[in-house]
Amino acid sequence: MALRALSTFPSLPHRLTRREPTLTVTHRNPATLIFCKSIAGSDSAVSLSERDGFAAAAPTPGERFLENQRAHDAQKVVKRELKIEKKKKKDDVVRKVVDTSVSCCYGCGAPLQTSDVDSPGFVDMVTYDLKKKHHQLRTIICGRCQLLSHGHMITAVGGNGGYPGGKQFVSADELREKLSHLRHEKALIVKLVDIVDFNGSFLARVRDLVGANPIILVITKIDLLPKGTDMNCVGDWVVEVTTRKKLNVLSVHLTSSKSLDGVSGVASEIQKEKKGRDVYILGAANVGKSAFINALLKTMAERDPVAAAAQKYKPIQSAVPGTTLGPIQINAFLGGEKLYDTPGVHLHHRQAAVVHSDDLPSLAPQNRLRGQSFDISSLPTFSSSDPKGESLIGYTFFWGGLVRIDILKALPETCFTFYGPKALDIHVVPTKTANDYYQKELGVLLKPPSGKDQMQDWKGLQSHRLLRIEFNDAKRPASDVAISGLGWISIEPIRRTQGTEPRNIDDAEHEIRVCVSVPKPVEVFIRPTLPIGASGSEWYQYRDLTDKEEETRPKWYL
Ligand SMILES: Nc1nc2c(ncn2[C@@H]2O[C@H](COP(=O)(O)OP(=O)(O)OP(=O)(O)O)[C@@H](O)[C@H]2O)c(=O)[nH]1
Ligand SMILES: [Mg+2]
Repeated sequence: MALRALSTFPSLPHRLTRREPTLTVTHRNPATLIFCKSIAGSDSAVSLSERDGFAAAAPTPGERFLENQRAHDAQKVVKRELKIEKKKKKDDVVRKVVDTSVSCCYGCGAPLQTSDVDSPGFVDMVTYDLKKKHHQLRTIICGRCQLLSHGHMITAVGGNGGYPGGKQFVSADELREKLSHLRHEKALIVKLVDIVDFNGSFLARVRDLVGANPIILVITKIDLLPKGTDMNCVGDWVVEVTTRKKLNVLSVHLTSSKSLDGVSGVASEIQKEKKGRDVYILGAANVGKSAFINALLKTMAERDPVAAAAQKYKPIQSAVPGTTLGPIQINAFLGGEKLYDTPGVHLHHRQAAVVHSDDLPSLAPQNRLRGQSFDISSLPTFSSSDPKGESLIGYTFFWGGLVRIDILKALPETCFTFYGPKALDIHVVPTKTANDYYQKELGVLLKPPSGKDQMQDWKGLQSHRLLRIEFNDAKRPASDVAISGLGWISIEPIRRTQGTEPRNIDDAEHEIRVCVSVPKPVEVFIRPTLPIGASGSEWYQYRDLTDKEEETRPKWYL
């Protein structure tokens, strides 16, 4: 009530004139509460009184000064009250979210419980009581984390790949809510993006979560990029794409938690930028947050005894999205600031949201990606009555049972190269037989979905995206088509063969058209081609930057 009434104050000094005698200022208690009220129907009343010569005498300069002063004082009081109220709200949220009174599993951050063996956070009563007696609850790891650390695949998050006990433990909205306090806190944010699923894991709305806090962007899993990849090109590509997404970042780092490449650079940047603030590791599910924290602690442990000690109870990492279930606080810095592992944000548009939990491991690439290329020369022969065409037009690719791509327009030399998990086979068939083929081979040759249960839940490839890809230069790849949560397909208008120049092509030929079908929520992105492999550095073009861009663009590090 008070807030609404006081919201007119900023304009008060201007309105307190003789021409606008419609405002009354009432000082109830000068120290705390002041009301400013407009009188109903006052406009007509003013003109009437003026016409009839009953208007109040013009205020003296002294009165005006006094009124202005009062208005200013009132404004100050309001601002102070608003500030106190806002701070109180903030403190409440922070207290609620980082509540250390509840003991959690140090592996996944789930609250400890002794009642449900199948749920995350379970620990048997005897162990719990013993640890509690010795004030060692922080050293407990729950049953689910023990299984995960031995390679079992148990997800706790909703969607088809839900918890086998049927419990949808943490929903995407709950995860977002858990992190929402970051907006009101001073923190340093380290945002992780998986290079294999750059668009799908980018978490574009991270600013909603973290407010104005500074962000360090860390690209993970670069060890999975094909052999011969020039990281200068990849670094430039990442900065270019990030700048387009208008995400203000301090710096960009290419890292691998497996080989530890780039991790020491992030460690130095964190030490430089944390300035007394806690550090939060954020990102979509399965981008490698917990693995990165493990790598960070390992790197920092060489110089920092606090980080060395923190390595004893570090978060669990696993191929299952939804490994970490609650914020995990880690004493990682000599300065006393805390490092937080956080639950991954589950994005409904990634393939992991639609496949069964048993199929999740097949989505995670284990080794370096090796593109699988298809052009007209690599097509299998189907039957003598169905000879190879002149190009890939009229053919359909199936990427496991998860993606279907119909080629509608392409050059005779066009080449499609698939980058993604090895476990998914690629099959190519004439489009006219594709529907029957999918029905017959789903779960057999086209996997995932791979078993009876998985097939029962499978809703099919209901979303169809017609993509028109225009290109100017046939010597360079035209675009990547990225499938959220899976990988991408690089499209070359004319396949590069060493030592040969591509032919000149007509204007009408500068276009490729495909129809991509995926499960309904899964997102398909067209993006500039990621420059990978030995050829990446041959065709990649660095953009000329203006002096201003040079200055303001974030720098990237390896
Ligand atoms: N090759 C490779 N694999 C990685 C890297 N970082 C993480 N992984 C793997 O990616 C999977 C997910 O890693 P996690 O650290 O559990 O991911 P997370 O982001 O903490 O996942 P949630 O807790 O579920 O949100 C695991 O199988 C890791 O081994 C990396 O740099 N290189
Ligand atoms: Mg994790």
